[in-house]
Amino acid sequence: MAGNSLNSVDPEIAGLIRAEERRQADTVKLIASENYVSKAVLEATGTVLTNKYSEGYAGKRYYEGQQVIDQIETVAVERAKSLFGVNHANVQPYSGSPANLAIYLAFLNPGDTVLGMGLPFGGHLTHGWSVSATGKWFNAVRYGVRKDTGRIDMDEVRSIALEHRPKLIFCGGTAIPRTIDFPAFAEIAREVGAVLAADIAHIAGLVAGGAHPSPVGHADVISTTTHKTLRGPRGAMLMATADEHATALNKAVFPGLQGGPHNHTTAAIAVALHEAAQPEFKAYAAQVVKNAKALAEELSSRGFDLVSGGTDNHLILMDLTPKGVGGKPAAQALDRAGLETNYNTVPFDPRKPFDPSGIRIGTPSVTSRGMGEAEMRQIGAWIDEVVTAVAKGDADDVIARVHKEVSDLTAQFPAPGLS
Ligand code: DSN
Repeated sequence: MAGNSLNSVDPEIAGLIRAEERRQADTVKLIASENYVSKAVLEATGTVLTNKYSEGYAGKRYYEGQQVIDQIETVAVERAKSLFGVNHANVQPYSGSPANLAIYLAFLNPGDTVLGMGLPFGGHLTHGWSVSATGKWFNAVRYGVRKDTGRIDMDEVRSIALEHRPKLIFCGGTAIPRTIDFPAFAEIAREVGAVLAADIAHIAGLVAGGAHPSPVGHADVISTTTHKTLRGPRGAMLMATADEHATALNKAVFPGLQGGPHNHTTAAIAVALHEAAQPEFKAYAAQVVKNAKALAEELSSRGFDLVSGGTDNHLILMDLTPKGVGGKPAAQALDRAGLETNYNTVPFDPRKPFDPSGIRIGTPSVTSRGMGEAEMRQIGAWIDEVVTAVAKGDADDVIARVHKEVSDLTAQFPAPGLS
């Protein structure tokens, strides 16, 4: 049993994994927070490193047998420091939410005030949204975007900060199509004496590749997942420049919140950071943005209402109200056509999060497959055809035809990591 392959031990799960692999290969994946990791990252993830416990940090562990794990974690940390230009990195957080929770544990006491972007405006649950522990255990106040521009109003952020004097301010989020103004957030944080946390989960790959300004030198702490534009395994990192911030973060991650780090993930993060340091990754990051702009232009020219009018980064948020269809039926129809998106609230959305007005789309995955601006224009046309057909209430034929055309396209652009 112990030496047998997945296929022979558990054909049911093996078959489902193969089915998911085929689905990923045949789909135009437009979910802004997803990507395709390389074969090398996948390989590192599925290794014997999963067998090892290693509570603590390199050189100071609570279990023996760390001769190799210490080296792997040190390589990952050094690569993160060098890629992002920071003095300290912690590669142990299990994912983005625990990483952000560690920031609270490091700098706040329960009941202290945090200022973050409201979830319906593009923030993240862990930036103090009401249903999250961060909104229940801390006094969360929120900023949004202006109704007329769809963009963050830094004067509004400043006046909320001056009124509530938060101890922690989050910038960044999950559905922000525009450049984050790190220096402006840093100025406000300094003025009110708050710790500034930049959550760059969505844009980490763009920052690493030089396609978005870096928060380094502005934010006190930086939090990121490793599996979005950064194209690594599912995991997260926390980074800081000042020693006292790094010490507080390390204690918060372990022993504050977590036990043993997931060493197979740490190794895969190291591989992804190595890949992101190569010149090709700069070209990738630049192309992600070019593709998003091309797709945004195509959709705009077809009458789609883009939040903020367009994009500076990898993602596009659209309000489908003028098209006469909700985000959820549109996303479901697009999925049937092989175009994978997620339905999403838009700022000032009168509808509920489980049936909102918008969809969110992004270009990290299609760019990893080597698609360029011409393909983005084609994808924009397909989205328009499907959404228009759904609004008319008769989409089956259009969905079937588009699905066939999507399959023809995906066959020309093999996805990294898939056989
Ligand atoms: N689920 C992530 C996203 O899709 O943006 C955020 O946690």
